[in-house]
Amino acid sequence: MSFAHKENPKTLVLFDVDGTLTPARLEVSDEMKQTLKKLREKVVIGFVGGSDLSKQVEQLGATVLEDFDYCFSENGLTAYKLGKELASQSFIGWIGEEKYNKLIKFILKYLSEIDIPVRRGTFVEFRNGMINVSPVGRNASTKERNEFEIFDKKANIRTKMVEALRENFADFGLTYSIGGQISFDVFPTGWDKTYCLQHVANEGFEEIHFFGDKSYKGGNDYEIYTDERTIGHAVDSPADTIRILNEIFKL
Ligand code: M1P
Repeated sequence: MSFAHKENPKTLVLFDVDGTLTPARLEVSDEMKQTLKKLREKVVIGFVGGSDLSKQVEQLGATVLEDFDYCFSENGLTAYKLGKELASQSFIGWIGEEKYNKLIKFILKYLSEIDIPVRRGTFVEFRNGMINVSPVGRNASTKERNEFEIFDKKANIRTKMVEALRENFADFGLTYSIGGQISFDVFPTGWDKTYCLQHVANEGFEEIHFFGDKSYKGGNDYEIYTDERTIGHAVDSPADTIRILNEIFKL
């Protein structure tokens, strides 16, 4: 599988999805589709998103696997090159049952012993690339979510729990991220967007561009944006992405 027919086959351009190719959680515009089509004639293109492929199909269209040379879902844990699936990875495959068991036993015990006013269901959600831990439970209603968030700002339940996990599982190589209202994510260190770069490491690219809107420290594009293997472009909207693409690649 070669990209020799392109004008610059040794240039790869990767995009974050939400806020970069599409408005947050919405569908791609016709203007963006046309821009990407023109760009693809010149260089190799791909996207790297945190959600799973079904979400990207919703946002980028049913033909997403045909429209991009590389598709990286869940930061590249699921990966496609020219529509063909590459080796995939999972959290459980990486950590193994024994360590996973130790981790979950600690989490469940810890959760059972803390004082919080409301508990619902699904305290640990098992996902392909991570686990998500919620003291109130993922079945909480919107009202219960909002209330937990307010309560946690004072009680620091999640911060304290993450500290305890860091202390007790220091050798597990895990990263903890408190990104939402009621939970935190636990995933292997390095499984941010830079994870996808291993799929293209031996493909002979001379330049890898990355476009992302959350390129600031703490944002989920930060690691790949600042990685020495990429040329980072911080954007503030899909329109900004189009503007910079036109400028750099003379579309
Ligand atoms: O995108 C940020 C977070 O959104 C959700 O968090 P919560 O349910 O706590 O509001 C979760 O999907 C979480 O995994 C994610 O990091």
